[in-house]
Amino acid sequence: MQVAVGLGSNLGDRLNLLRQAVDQLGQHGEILAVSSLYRSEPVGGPEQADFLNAVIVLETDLDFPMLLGACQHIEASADRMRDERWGPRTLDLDILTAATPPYVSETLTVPHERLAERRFAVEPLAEVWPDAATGSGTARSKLDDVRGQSVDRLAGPGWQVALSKGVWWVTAQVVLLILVAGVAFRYSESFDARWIGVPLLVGGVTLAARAMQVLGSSLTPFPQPLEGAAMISSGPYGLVRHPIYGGLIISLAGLALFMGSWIALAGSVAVGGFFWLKSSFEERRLLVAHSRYRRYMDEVPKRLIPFIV
Ligand code: A4P
Ligand code: MG
Repeated sequence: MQVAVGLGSNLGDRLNLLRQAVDQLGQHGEILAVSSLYRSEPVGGPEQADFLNAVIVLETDLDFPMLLGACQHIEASADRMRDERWGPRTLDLDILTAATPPYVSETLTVPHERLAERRFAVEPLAEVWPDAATGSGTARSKLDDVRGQSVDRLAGPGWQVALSKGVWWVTAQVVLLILVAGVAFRYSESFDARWIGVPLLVGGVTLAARAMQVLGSSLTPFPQPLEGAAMISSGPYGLVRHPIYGGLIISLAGLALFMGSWIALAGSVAVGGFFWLKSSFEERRLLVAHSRYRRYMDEVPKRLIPFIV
């Protein structure tokens, strides 16, 4: 039979727990589809961290009781504790729906009783199996009812394979920074804005340097946090979420003004656009790595330059 299994995690190394669960479910049949990876605010239960959620479609020879047993076995292998209903969990596997008539027993109800009310289940399900039954309609037809719930798509269906390191981002970054600095030195023009260029240059360098110091060994040039890196919201990270990039943009603009180069000033705007893009990729990784990153984004709304953007 064809079934959809919902995966959720809000404790521990969430991404890897979901990856392992996909692999383990694959041992019980053929995986027909894996949805994108979503971040969702917890529904029900105590105050707890955000979830990562996804849905897979599995073709399996197991019957429902055996499949529930397999799911619970996989949950146990992820050290799932059951102290509290709807409490934080390393891994939750729910049998969402199947291409069979509804099934009800003492321990299992398919379609899952709360499926249709939950965007974190309906949205990934609608992506991989739009016509799947939810108990009161199809996954696609239920989407509009749950739009109000906070769920974001973080990564496309390739998420269960390792994310790329993005070496080209770093190369582009270094080339761009050198280019704009080079232009500032080479093409000085007639205007003189030293008085504003110097404080900008000093301020930008200070911001970037201080941010690097606070980040310490967690610093990575890639748009992806290091394994186990702590989340930081102190010092310059309380002002903007990407103070190193912000500091570099400000200092390049300061340098351009100091040297009196319009063309380098335009270059620093281009650098701003580049870091805007790079940081938005990075934030998607950070949302995967840190269950509280979404809240941090709300607390610190400016991304690059203090008080401005
Ligand atoms: N059970 C009955 N039907 C099913 C089914 N279709 N699939 C029974 C799986 N299990 C089913 O589940 C309790 C019992 O439900 C099982 O023993 C099984 O016999 P559990 O996993 O031990 O405990 P639980 O998950 O805390 O309870 P429950 O009621 O299943 O909770 P839900 O509905 O699974 O909700 N918020 C976000 N954003 N993302 C989430 O993934 N998950 C939950 C859990 C709550 N809030 C969430 C998320
Ligand atoms: Mg459950």
